Amino acid sequence: MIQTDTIVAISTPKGEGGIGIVRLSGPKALPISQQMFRSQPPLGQRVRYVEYGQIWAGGQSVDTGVAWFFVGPHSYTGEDTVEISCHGSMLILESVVGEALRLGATSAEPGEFTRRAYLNGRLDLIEAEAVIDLIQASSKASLENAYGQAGGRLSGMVRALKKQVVRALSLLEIGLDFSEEDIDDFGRQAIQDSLREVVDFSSRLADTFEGTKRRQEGYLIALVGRSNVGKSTLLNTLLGEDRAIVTPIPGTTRDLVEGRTIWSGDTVRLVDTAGVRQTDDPIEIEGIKRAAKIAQEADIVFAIFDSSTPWCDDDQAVLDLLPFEKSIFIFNKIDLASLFDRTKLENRSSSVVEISALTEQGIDDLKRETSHRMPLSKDVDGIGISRQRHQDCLFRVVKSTTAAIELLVSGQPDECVVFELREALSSLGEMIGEKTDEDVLDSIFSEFCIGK
Ligand SMILES: Nc1nc2c(ncn2[C@@H]2O[C@H](COP(=O)(O)OP(=O)(O)O)[C@@H](O)[C@H]2O)c(=O)[nH]1
Ligand SMILES: [Mg+2]
Repeated sequence: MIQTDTIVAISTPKGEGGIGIVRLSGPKALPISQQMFRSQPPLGQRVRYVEYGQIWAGGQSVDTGVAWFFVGPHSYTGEDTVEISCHGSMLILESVVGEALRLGATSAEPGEFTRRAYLNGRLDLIEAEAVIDLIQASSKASLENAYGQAGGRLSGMVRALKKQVVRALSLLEIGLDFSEEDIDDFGRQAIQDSLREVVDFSSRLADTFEGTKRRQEGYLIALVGRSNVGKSTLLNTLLGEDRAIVTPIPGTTRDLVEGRTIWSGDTVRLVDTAGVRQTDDPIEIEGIKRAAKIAQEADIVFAIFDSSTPWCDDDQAVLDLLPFEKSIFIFNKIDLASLFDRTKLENRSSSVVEISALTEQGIDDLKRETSHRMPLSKDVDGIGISRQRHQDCLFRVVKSTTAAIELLVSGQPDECVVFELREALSSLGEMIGEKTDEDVLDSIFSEFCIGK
């Protein structure tokens, strides 16, 4: 499946002002670049050497820069590749790309460099997908996970599972081919045990998906309470910016207002909500409905009460919609005299924090308590799967392998067991991309940006 065209793209789209890199890959990468980049010795005489020279476009020298050449298959894409590094002005970068196009290159599609790397066997599909995760990681933990996957750790696990299934399959198939060498009970038991390990490992890996996804998207924290307790003030304080409108008028916040921030390496999404209260205003009623819904979806709920006012019916209404197990009770406005009857909340939540969103007293305690309460993400030896596609494949592995075990246990013909195990094998193969449809690849690589 060798590509005959040479692609070009700016590889650092945010390079404006800094360094910009134009990347060419394909059979004509070197001859095209040699016409655009003039150095002594000329580009290509030395492989993996950085040459300094002039960059030519449209019949004139547009910049000086450096360029290097990788000879295929020892390059990222597996093809001949040239990278030209120049000043990061969009004008320069675009004129360099324009010149390459004029000389016969074609514009790279999003993710096409990585796609070619995959097609040329430089990366398997899991490793290629991890490149997207690396680029998009929103927390330290996601970055480490993506790095582990890009380095082949998840692929290694999948290959080990494949090996285990292949071993069971070959034992059964020998039995089928030479019926006089039928496997004894001891052998059957060993096959079952090994397949049980496959089921156990695959389902543990599949279970990591929710946690990894949450870590990537950020933990969702909903700020819920009756009106005027200081939800919007707290949101602004936590974000360090004036995101939500704050006024002493009840009913100011009517829709959800979201902001993102990073707390000790984790991305959190804070969502401010409409104050819960008795009202006839249809917009506010809808806002309160949304508040109740987001409280259910959130990983953590900040249930906010005003310690400077007495307990009221609206506070009770808030209590009625709270998922207690994931709520942190917050007494706000402790800079004012306390009038709130705390006994109303006794034994409702294990977490209670006192703060003043206005003076920022207690905010560090709140952040600390929140970190303790973040749901733990499961992982298997430090790896969590980050894609629905992987989870789907693993679920199919669990299903087929479980079916195989049941057939073995109930003494069904080995042909049926073999059929299920081949299914499991093909799902594992699909996961690392041994054989994948063109449209699946299209959808995976379209997530990339151009130049990667
Ligand atoms: N004294 C004091 N006032 C606060 C505090 N937090 C909020 N407020 C005030 O309470 C009023 C309502 O605040 P807001 O954030 O709009 O409440 P929301 O309706 O729950 O979003 C505003 O006048 C705020 O300035 C606090 O910690 N101390
Ligand atoms: Mg508000």
